[in-house]
Amino acid sequence: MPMRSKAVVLHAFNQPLVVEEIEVDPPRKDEVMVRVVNAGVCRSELPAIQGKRSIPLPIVLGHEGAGVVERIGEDVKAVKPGDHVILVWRVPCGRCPSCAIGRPALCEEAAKASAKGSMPDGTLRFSKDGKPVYHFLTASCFQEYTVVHEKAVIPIPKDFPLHCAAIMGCGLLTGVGAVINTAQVRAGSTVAVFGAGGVGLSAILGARLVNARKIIAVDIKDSKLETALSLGATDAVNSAKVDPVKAIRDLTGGRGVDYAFEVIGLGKVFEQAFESTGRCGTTTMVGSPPPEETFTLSARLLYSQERTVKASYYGSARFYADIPWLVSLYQAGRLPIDKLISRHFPLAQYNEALRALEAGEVARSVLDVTPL
Ligand code: PAD
Ligand code: ZN
Repeated sequence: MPMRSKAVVLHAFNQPLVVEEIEVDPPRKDEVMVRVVNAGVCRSELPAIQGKRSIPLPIVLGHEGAGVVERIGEDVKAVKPGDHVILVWRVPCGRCPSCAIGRPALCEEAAKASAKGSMPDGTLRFSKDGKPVYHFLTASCFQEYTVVHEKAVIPIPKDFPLHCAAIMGCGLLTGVGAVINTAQVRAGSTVAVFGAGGVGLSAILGARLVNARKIIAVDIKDSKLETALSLGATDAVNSAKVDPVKAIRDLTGGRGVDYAFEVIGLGKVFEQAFESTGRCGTTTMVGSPPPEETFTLSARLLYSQERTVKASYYGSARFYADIPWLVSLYQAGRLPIDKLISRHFPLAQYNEALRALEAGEVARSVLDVTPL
């Protein structure tokens, strides 16, 4: 019997989302039905809503969330009903060339399923009045009950707060992963993070975890910079008021930082990030740029100072190692995830949560989907 599930559905690009009931089929043999308790509101939903990402419609949005296992298929071994889980939005096949070399976030089969808006096997579990409804990033967690492959859930202890867990599957993992997995920031080094939203603040938490000596937050909103300072940034630069490249040079004795992160998705800001690094500096793109975005860098500086330019997709994550590690850091009091969450919205107020994100009023907000 299908389950009825209240869901945030995108029917047409650039239109407000509709909150309505859909039907969710039971999980097949290697799948899990999750009752979603909380879901995080990440900026990566925006390009999808604006039609800048090729996705089929109608589609249930949501790609970071956490909840309770409701039902499992007969072959599922990783979890059982009642387990608390974090969702991840890539289901690594384990065998493609990217998975084979230890880069599951870049799984080629998972990328195909996301583009199709389906489960990894190409089929759908959602419908409305007999018509297909598609899956967003194979997670679709802006709804009461979702069905995902068992590889998309990672069990967590039952005393772990689910609103914190909800933002771990994308924003936190991406930001911390960019610092630790991708750039591999060294202890004692200097770091600048451009964009202090949900992902950038997570990068700041990552830089603090590895004992960076200086962590400079750059944003155009003072409120974001205040949050960054409260989470461990040592300095804050408002790039709407001052030239961030000069400010960063001044803060580092003229040398520039060892590591810079662009966490907005803008070519111009990537240029600023590159210019703010020093000799042997590494600049990492974390923000998700639109397809037409470009940037121009000095070839001479890249060459003569042996600088490095990198990108971090989904924090270069190794999900089944990184999520349990982040969970244990939170439990040890070393990862204050709760301070990242500035507001809760009921599921029905998703449009308002999105407006608050676009207006820069929130660090990260979470949707309260079903009560625990
Ligand atoms: P957010 O809206 O919470 O944060 C963006 C921040 O950038 C805000 O604080 C803005 O004030 C600030 N900002 C905007 N323009 C400028 C500017 N010109 N200079 C300095 N600061 C500025 O978004 P988010 O943290 O949820 O996401 C950030 C980006 O990361 C976005 O592009 C998203 O799509 C991307 C992302 N990438 C991955 C990945 O796999 N690499 C995963 C998740 C999110
Ligand atoms: Zn995201």
